[in-house]
Amino acid sequence: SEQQYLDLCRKVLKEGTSKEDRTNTGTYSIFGHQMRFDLAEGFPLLTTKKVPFRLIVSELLWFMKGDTNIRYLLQHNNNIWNEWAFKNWIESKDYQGPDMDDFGHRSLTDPAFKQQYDEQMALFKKQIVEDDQFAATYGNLGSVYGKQWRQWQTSQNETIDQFKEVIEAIKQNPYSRRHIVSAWNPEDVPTMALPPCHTMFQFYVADGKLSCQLYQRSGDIFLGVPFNIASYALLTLLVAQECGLEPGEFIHTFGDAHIYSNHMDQVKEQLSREPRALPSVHIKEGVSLFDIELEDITLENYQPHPAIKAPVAV
Ligand code: THF
Repeated sequence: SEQQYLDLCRKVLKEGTSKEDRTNTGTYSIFGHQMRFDLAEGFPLLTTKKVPFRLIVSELLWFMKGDTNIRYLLQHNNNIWNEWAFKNWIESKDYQGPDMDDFGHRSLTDPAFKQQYDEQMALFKKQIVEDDQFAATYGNLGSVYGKQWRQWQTSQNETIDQFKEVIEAIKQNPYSRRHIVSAWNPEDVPTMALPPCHTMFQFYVADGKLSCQLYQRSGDIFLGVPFNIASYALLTLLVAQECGLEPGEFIHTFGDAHIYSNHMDQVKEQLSREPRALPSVHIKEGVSLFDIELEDITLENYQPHPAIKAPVAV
């Protein structure tokens, strides 16, 4: 239940080691942790802050389609991957606007810069949506989740649809111990803007129930993890429905679990709140997993505390 997430926050505040990180923001971090969510208890979307469920659904459908271009996300008002595409754009030879180096930090400390950044980002988004050629070049994040799940490139120049194969395998041979999808492709890692945080996941079938375990090498506890829990819980519900199984547990295993130093006040505010009853998710019946659309997934009885804003580390 939600308590497990709040316990993780408390543990990191209490035991976390102060640690420099790639984004130069600074984190408090622990290594190795596990949470278990019984999906029969309700859908694990946090109630101690409002988590935007529509963004989680559109991101997951984007992965499941094998799409790696932020255009689909923008068409669904989802901005959570913009910074990574924008970074490729401003570092390219085609970008002629004002200097945007280190925009993540500068936009937090320099209001004049923030205004320029917002303008450039707005122009970028508009061009991604309106200009096919531009979108093909600068909207594409490369070998991120969608690519590895659906079109893993082999040395023989073939592609492997891991996601489709795993669903087929769950149907044909449910008790197999090999229901794995890996996003970690060592050959691609050096050239990726952001190597996958959700390194791999495994399904498990017992007693007519489907469980899923995710190994997450790195977790941004305040911003990312609430998304990640809900995303993989939803994935488990979708795959269970597709395979005619009941949802079992979602097990969330971490490598480096960290709270960014500029999220501390937000975490403390959240910890002061009392969890409420979990919502539930309804998935339209009779639709194949591969044809499912945003409207087919509905969230019911979600009454969270208000959202808590925080800057994302880039
Ligand atoms: N990088 C970092 N530093 N943290 C992450 O969580 C993260 N992700 C993805 C890729 N890189 C990452 C992107 N996922 C938000 C949520 C998930 C993200 C990125 C950003 C976010 O800002 N959420 C806000 C709401 C945003 C909105 O309403 O538009 C929130 O309050 O939850 C790990 O998957």
